[in-house]
Amino acid sequence: MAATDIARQVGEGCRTVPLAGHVGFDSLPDQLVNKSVSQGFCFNILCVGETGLGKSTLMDTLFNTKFEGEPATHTQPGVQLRSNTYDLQESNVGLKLTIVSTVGFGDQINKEDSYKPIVEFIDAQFEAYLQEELKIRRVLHAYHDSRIHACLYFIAPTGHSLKSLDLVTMKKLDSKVNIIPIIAKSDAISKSELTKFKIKITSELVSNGVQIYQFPTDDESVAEINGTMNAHLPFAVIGSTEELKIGNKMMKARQYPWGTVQVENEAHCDFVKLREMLIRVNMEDLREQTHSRHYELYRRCKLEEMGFQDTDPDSKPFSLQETYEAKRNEFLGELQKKEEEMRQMFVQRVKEKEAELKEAEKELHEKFDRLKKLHQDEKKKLEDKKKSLDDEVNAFKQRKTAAELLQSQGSQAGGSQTLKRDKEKKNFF
Ligand SMILES: Nc1nc2c(ncn2[C@@H]2O[C@H](COP(=O)(O)OP(=O)(O)O)[C@@H](O)[C@H]2O)c(=O)[nH]1
Ligand SMILES: [Mg+2]
Repeated sequence: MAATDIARQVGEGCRTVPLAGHVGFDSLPDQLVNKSVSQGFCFNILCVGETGLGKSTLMDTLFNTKFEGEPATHTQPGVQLRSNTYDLQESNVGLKLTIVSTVGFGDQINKEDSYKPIVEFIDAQFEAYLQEELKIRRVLHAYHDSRIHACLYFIAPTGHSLKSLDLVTMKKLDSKVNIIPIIAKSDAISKSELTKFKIKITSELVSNGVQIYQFPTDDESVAEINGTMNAHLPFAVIGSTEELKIGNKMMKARQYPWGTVQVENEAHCDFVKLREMLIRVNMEDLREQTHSRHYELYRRCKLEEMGFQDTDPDSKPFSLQETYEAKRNEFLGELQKKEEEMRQMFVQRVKEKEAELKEAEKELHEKFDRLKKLHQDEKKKLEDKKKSLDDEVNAFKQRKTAAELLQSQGSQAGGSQTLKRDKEKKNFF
């Protein structure tokens, strides 16, 4: 079939045809459900909050179980993220639940970099997914997706305002994860204070431009409940796995000398609202938002950083192949430039060395000439001295010969002559 035919059939002028009888594609949603159920689901929660704010207790309360784990101490040198994965089963639905908790958060004197390990952790999960996506042989259906779907941010029940650590951390995380702020241990705060505290937190979040997760209101079936719940944020929660007999029913509660706080009583706290919103109504939306908003943003930035782009500077489509070619040419150009620079540097160094050697040679020649001249002068002086000494020796020899001659003549002339000779000798010396 030609491409134009396809366009005509599925394009704007697509005709709606009534069916004469049952065909069966109305079972498609059921097929999807069956497939999803058989594959199982995964959900990853990140609990951010100071040590001792009740993160572990709340997770146990939410999922009605006791997740193993030692309580964290306040002596950690830095912030660490502890991740645990559990396989849960409810009816015929399997859920791979990962709970990541910040250990040591807020325990250091200098809290400036406390958000960094959290940001790095979230990015590392996005990166792992991106690497799997970019593989030639990818197995995304079997891949354990560890991207964080919901970040429960535990706010201390001070009744005052958010701490700067809370604001800074939430601001750094809001473009990477769905943040659901909750007021922890809300049994520590009175009802009237709680109302004011919620208003204060909301206004601080707005004035600092922190984007928290809004329960979606575009789906009619949940628009009303989600809209109402958005107005209740941040949820004030209480956690407890202890079951107490209230009336004739066993209920999760915390007992105090003056009374009992029921976790699942909406007049006491927002725990039920949180469970409803996080697990029963919006779990799929949280998963979807993570993929379509937060991961998409990470992926786009990362690919752009790597040099990929959808269009060239003239807004024309730019394929992967073209990007690869452009990158390759850019790389080769840079390589050539580097090579040329190194060659120039080498030539320059050789020239410098040559000049240095020439200078040294010249100095050596000059020194040699100086020494040679010195030597010649010395030699000449010595020769002159030798000559004068030779002359002296010759003169002495002549005088000696003359003296000997005189002596021999004297001995012949006899003793009478001795006086005369003595006289002559005296004259001679
Ligand atoms: N008053 C009160 N105490 C709580 C609440 N949730 C937990 N706790 C207590 O706070 C302490 C620390 O809780 P834990 O869950 O280990 O805190 P984490 O360090 O944030 O994981 C424990 O003694 C809990 O029993 C709560 O909602 N209200
Ligand atoms: Mg804990």
